[in-house]
Amino acid sequence: MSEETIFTQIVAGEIPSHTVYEDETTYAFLDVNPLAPGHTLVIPKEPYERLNDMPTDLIGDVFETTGQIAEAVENAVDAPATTIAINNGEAAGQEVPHVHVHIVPQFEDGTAKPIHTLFDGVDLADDELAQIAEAIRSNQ
Ligand code: DGP
Repeated sequence: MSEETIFTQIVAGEIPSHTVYEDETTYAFLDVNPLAPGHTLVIPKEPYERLNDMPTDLIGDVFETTGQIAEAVENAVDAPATTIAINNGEAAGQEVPHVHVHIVPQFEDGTAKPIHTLFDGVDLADDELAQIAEAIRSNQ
């Protein structure tokens, strides 16, 4: 776990933020560079760098808060849907080394983009899929 991050400073009130929710283990606030009105970040208060590093009960807490706040965000900005995403590791574009779930409202105005637009996609044969699935099973 990292000692201190910009987000632990936000939780401690050392850096101002537009906080929308707080409980014992989780915290939610507006993203300073919003991708859409209502773009919110949900974090564990403890600064785990990646989702993979977190204890499962804390992952549960973060996703419980995420579900609750996604509903509130959609209602607040009158969005019919949200994209919920984690950049899980530096190579995935994670800039702040403290797990954060992005809740980004999407609207029915022609601007909505599914996450599939982020990737070019790959063609994999069924035997390759089987091999990958086996590798994932044996790495748990
Ligand atoms: P990521 O690329 O997934 O690591 O996203 C980091 C997000 O954190 C980015 O959308 C901007 C946001 N962010 C960075 N610093 C601050 C800050 O000091 N305050 C707030 N509210 N958001 C921040």
